[in-house]
Amino acid sequence: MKKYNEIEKVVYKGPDSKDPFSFKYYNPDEVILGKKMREHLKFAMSYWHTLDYCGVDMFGGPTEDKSWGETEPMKLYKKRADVAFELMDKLSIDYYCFHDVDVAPKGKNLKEFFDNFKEIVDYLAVLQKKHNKKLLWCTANNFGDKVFMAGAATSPNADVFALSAAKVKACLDANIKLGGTGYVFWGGREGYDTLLNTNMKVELDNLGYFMQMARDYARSKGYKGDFYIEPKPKEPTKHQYDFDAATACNFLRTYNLMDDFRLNIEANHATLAGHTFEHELRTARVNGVFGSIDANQGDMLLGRDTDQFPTNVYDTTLCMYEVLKEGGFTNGGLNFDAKTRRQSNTLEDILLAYIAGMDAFALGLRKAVKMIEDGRIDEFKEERYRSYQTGIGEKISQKSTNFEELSEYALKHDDINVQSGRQEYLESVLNSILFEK
Ligand code: XUL
Ligand code: CO
Repeated sequence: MKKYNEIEKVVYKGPDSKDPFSFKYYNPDEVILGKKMREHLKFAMSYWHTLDYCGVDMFGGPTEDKSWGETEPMKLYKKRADVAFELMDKLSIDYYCFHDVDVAPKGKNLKEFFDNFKEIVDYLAVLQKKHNKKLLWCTANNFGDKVFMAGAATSPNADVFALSAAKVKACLDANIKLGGTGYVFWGGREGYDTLLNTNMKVELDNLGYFMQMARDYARSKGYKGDFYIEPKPKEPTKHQYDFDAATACNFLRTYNLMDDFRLNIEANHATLAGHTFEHELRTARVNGVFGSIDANQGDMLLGRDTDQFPTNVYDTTLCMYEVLKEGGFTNGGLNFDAKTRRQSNTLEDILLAYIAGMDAFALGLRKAVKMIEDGRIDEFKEERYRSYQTGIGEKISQKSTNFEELSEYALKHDDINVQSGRQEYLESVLNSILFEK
């Protein structure tokens, strides 16, 4: 197998290619339904998993060295930025995402961190221009440092609330400078472990107020992009406040944030919440807050957030079906919030993992297009609800009936035949689309 340095650029060679460093399904400039694949998929590289994560787990230290021989902190972080853009070039990835602490060294105090962060953001701006790349979204890591042990905007300590605001402000400034189109609020430690020490009402109100202030600040500086909540049910806290898409929608409505916020749906978070990925996407869509996607997959037998590269084509197909039905991404995209397994510890593995994930989504896109063109699934659904198009059903659709009329109607029509849901048939249709020659 080739070495990382021997690989200039991963190119599309088609499904029959045996070259591990080629795309089998992702052909960035191929036009599908009037749009290039790169525009349909809007792939983004996650900085934290790709450049910072070194294979540490609960039982052992790093299995990878991502220092590139650098020891001086600023030099190391600039080197990481160089490698990030080199990787994006090699993989034809147009976007990237980061947390503040992923890209800049912490320094001795907050002031030093902000200075470092600003310097690196300027450097990222230069690299973006040079490599023709864009920022999909950024966010503040307000969960890693020990001061965030009881939360950030939901901390019982007001100084932590202020610190969190300062960090989000710096990230919003960076986002504006870099032309990012999204700002993500993943819950981090915004949740709780026991009600014995928690005032839930104060914490939720503070969180709502925090997000309102973030929105008002960014808008006052001309930010036009989206804000996202990224639901997750548990981990690190036992009860995360953004449990799932429906819980996040309720929060956004309660705190009047629906106009500016959308959801960033992560596949592994969906399954942790006991939902399918497509359920969470559909819930976001029906509430008008579909925004962006963290593309990964979990392991159903492990039951924690394993952030694996997505390779399950059923999932990617049903995801891209939702994306196509939504009319595609606007400000959002597909961010690989995914890391190579601890034993996949070489730079080549990073390329291979991204290729696997990108191909799985590219194949998912192709199959979702087939699902729609084939029409059997959409037609079945259309037919299933046909009773709402005439007679009493039409009145229900138009919201022009009442309980008296419905009761009278039901008395005259109590010989009801509910049609079959045909689940097994539809699953076999999906299989025939996925595995056709
Ligand atoms: C954590 C997670 C985060 C967010 C960004 O589970 O998904 O990486 O995507 O903070
Ligand atoms: Co995520």
